Amino acid sequence: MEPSSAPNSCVLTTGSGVPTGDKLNVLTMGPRGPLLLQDSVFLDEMAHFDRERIPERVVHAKGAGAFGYFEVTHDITKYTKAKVFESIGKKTDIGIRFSTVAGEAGSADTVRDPRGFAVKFYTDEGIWDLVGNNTPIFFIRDPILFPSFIHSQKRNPQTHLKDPDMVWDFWSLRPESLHQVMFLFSDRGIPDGHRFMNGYGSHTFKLVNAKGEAVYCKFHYKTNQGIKNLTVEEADRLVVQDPDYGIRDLFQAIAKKDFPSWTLYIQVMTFQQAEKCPFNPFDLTKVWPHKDYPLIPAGKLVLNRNPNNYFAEIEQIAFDPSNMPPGIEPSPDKMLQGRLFSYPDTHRHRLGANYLHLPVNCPRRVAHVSNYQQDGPMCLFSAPCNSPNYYPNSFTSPRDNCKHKEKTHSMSGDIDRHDSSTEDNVSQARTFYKQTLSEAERQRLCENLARHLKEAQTFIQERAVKNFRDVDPEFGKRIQTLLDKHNKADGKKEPLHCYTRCLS
Ligand code: HDE
Repeated sequence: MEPSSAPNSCVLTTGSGVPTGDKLNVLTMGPRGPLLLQDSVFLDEMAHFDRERIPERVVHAKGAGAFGYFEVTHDITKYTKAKVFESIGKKTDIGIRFSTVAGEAGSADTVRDPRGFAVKFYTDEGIWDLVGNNTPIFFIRDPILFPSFIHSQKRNPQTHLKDPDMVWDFWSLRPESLHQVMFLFSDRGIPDGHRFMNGYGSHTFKLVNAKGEAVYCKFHYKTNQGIKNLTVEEADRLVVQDPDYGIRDLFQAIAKKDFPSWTLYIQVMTFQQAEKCPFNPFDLTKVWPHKDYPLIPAGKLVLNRNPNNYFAEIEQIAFDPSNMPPGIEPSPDKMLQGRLFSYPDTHRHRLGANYLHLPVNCPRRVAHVSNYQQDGPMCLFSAPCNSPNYYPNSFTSPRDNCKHKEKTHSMSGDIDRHDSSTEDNVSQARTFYKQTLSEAERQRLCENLARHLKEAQTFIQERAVKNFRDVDPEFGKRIQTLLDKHNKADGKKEPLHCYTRCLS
């Protein structure tokens, strides 16, 4: 029985349900103490309090979340058999968590950072987690770089300070980050809360229809509130005056029944198109041009319920890109493949082996989770004892069914650590600079970049500017001019760290 549904829930109890006679005074020998070890009311309270914090997410620690539904508005069953897209009008419960990336759980919401846009669909065939960002691209294309990339963006292990040398050293050594860095330092780098930004599945996925035919696909959520960003000045002011701006804005909007919504679109690429594609369609630093791969509407997301308890429902929500129901499969995208391992692994560490038993994570639309897993800490469900706990067996018990098998996919190639650093790093970044941005946006991009880059040492500034020049000579020149002004005013940059420069 849940504590809240206890027959006499207004009587204060210990965690084990024993009624409490006095919750205001500890049990002591005499009025001045000492305390007695037999004060189980105090021990129960204190021991639980001591364990109130769980490890925060290693990235995306600060976030806001809400619940609602996904509704199919257009038929895409010719591409996928996923039940969530089964018929127009079908609704599926969803949970969403928006987040910043690099800051800790108590950090400010209005910083320049990508925003997480993670959606959990409680589908009839299990959980589908589309764990995306508010940007269609990412900084790197090989997952082995991710821990180092994140180290460079978080605190220096000695000074415990964010270190611009580390940030720009990494970015400038890995020019595949250019496209995402430019997006980040553009106006869209500081969205106005979480309601006024788009979301992207970002990776290339595979969709499989009922006939077993497959296409590659990308997912986009377009905000129906319109895009709104904060100016640098407004964002800085809010860091001080309302560091929880994003959480507050989302919570208040939903509480006032001003339900935010997004339209879900897909882009589709056939296997034949993928073979002829002039760029690697599985490279997460690239977008698929909309003129070649138009947006196809599929449905809408609506958020209409705030969490009842932030910790239970948002802190403990666990997204996992490997949660894909039949009809949605991974593509060869190396970054996606790397994430398929990392997320369930971090959940087992952060929440425990049975994190899928938590109400917010369990596949509530599936009548029975039937498998042969058992036990472990905090196990809430047990396999029925009238059926075996091993497979195969000769008795009545859950069986696999080949109709749910993944699509066969033939591949060939050399097993090697293939170097992807030299793939085209600049063409799409150039299009973004020259064609997507207006002149005013270009100027703000350069100013934002120079204002941040000026904090790094000169040799790192030079390497970064060279990369911006490779995107477009005028772009590099504009940033250099702004940097020269800053460098002249601020003088030589002393590093925060004590690393010795490698000159080879
Ligand atoms: Fe994540 N990422 N990530 N990431 N990510 C996590 O999982 C990781 C990447 C994203 O609200 C962690 O539960 C690797 C891309 C979101 O709970 C961790 C790689 C995209 C969230 C992790 C990436 C994302 C996370 C930390 C490269 C957008 C927050 C806590 C191979 C497409 C989800 C956790 C939430 C969280 C690993 C890259 C989005 C450590 C290894 C690309 C929205 O597992």
